[in-house]
Amino acid sequence: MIKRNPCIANIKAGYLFPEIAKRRREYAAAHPDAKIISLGVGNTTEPVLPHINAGLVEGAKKLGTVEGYSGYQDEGLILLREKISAVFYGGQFAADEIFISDGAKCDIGRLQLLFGAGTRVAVQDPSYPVYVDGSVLIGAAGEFAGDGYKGITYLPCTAENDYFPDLSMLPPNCLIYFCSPNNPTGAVSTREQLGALVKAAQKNGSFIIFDAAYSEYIRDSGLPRSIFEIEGARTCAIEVNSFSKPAGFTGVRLGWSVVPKELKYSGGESVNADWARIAGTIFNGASNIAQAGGLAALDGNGLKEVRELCDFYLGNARLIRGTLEKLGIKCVGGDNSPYIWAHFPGQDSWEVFAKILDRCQVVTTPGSGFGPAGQSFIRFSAFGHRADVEQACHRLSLFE
Ligand code: PL4
Repeated sequence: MIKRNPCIANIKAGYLFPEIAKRRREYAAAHPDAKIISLGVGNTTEPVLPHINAGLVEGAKKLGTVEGYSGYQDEGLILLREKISAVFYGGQFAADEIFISDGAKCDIGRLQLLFGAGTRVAVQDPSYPVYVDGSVLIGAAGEFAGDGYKGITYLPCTAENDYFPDLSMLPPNCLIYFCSPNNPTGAVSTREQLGALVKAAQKNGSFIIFDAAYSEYIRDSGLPRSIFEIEGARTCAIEVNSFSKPAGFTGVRLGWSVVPKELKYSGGESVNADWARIAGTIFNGASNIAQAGGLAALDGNGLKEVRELCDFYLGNARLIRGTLEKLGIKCVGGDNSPYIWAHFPGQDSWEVFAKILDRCQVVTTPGSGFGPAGQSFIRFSAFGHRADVEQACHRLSLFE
C-alpha cells in the first residue's frame, strides 16, 4: 500500500473557515428561527458592477464565435499582464514578470514549490492561515507543538508594536509571508516599515512573499499599496494579488503574481524562470472569461467601479467599527481595509465567538484561528449587504 504524505499528519485538524461554517450550521440546527448574519468569512456579497460584468459577458460571447474563440492561455493574456503592470506598478514590470492565476490563495500554495521541504518560514502572528498550513503541507514547518509549529517563526503583531513585527526575530535565509493591508488585523504598514522589512530580508538572505490582496482598500494616499514601491524589493520579493476583493471575483477566480527577473536564489538561479517552469507544468491558466472581466476592471470605467465597490465595503466597516467603539471595545482596521480587529481582553476568542453568535446571531471569526497572538481578539468582516450589516450593528449595540 502507498503511504500517506507524513506532512498531512502534521496539519491541524480543521481549516479555520470550514470550522466556522460547521459551528454556524450547528447553531442554526439548534435554533431554526434564528436569522443569522455573517460578518465572518471575507466573502464578497455585492453583484459585479455593470461595466466589469459586461466584460465577463463579452468574454463568454466571444467563445461562441469562430473569430473570438480561444483555448488554453497558459500564462495569461499578454494584454492583461501589460495592463496589470501599467495600472498597479507604473509599468515597471515586463509582461513575463507577471503571471496570471486563478487567485491569490492558489498561488500562495503553489509558490511553496519553489522552495520545498525544510525551508525556514516566518509569518506575521496573527496571519491568513494559508501561509502556515501551506508551509506545513510542503514539510517546511515541522510538527505542531503547543501554540504553533516548531519550524515556523511567529512574529507577534500586537497593539504594543503597532501591528508591525520585531524584525530582529527573523531567522536567516527564510521565507517571510507578509500581508498589508493585513488580514486579520486590518493594519497597513507604512513606507518606512516596509523599507525596514526589505532591508532585513536583503541582510539575512530571505525572500518576502507579499500578499497585497486588499491593496485597493487603501484610502490614505501616503500608505504603500505594493512592496514594489519600496527600493530594493525587486531582489527579494514576490507579490501576490487578486481581483477577488476589488472586483467581487471571489467566485469568478482571477489573480496574479509578480516575480521579478532580478530575484535570484543563493546559487544565482532565476526564480522567475523556475516559476514559469512550475506554472507551465502544473497550472493550465486562468479562465479566459475571467481574464476578459479582468481587462474590463482595469480600464477607466472598470477602475471607477473597483473604487465604488471598495468604498461600499469600507462604509460597512465604518458602521461596524463605530458600533463596537461605542461599546468601549478597542478596535483597529476598517479604515484602509475591510477587516476590524476587536479586542476582548482576558477572554477566549472561541468563547467570545460563541457568545456573539448566541446573543446577536452574528457570525464572526475568532482571532486565535489566525495564530497565537490572535487570542482574545475577534475579526469582523465588512463584506455584507448594507441592510444586514445595519441589522448586525443594531444587535451588536445591545451586546454586553
Ligand atoms: C475563505 C490575505 C478570506 N475560502 O480569492 P483569492 O484566492 O484571490 O484570495 C484569497 C485570499 C488571499 N490573501 C488573503 C486573504 O485574506 C484571502 C481571502 N481570505 C478571509 O476571510 O480571510 C476568505 C477566506 C476562503 C479562503 O480560504 O481563502
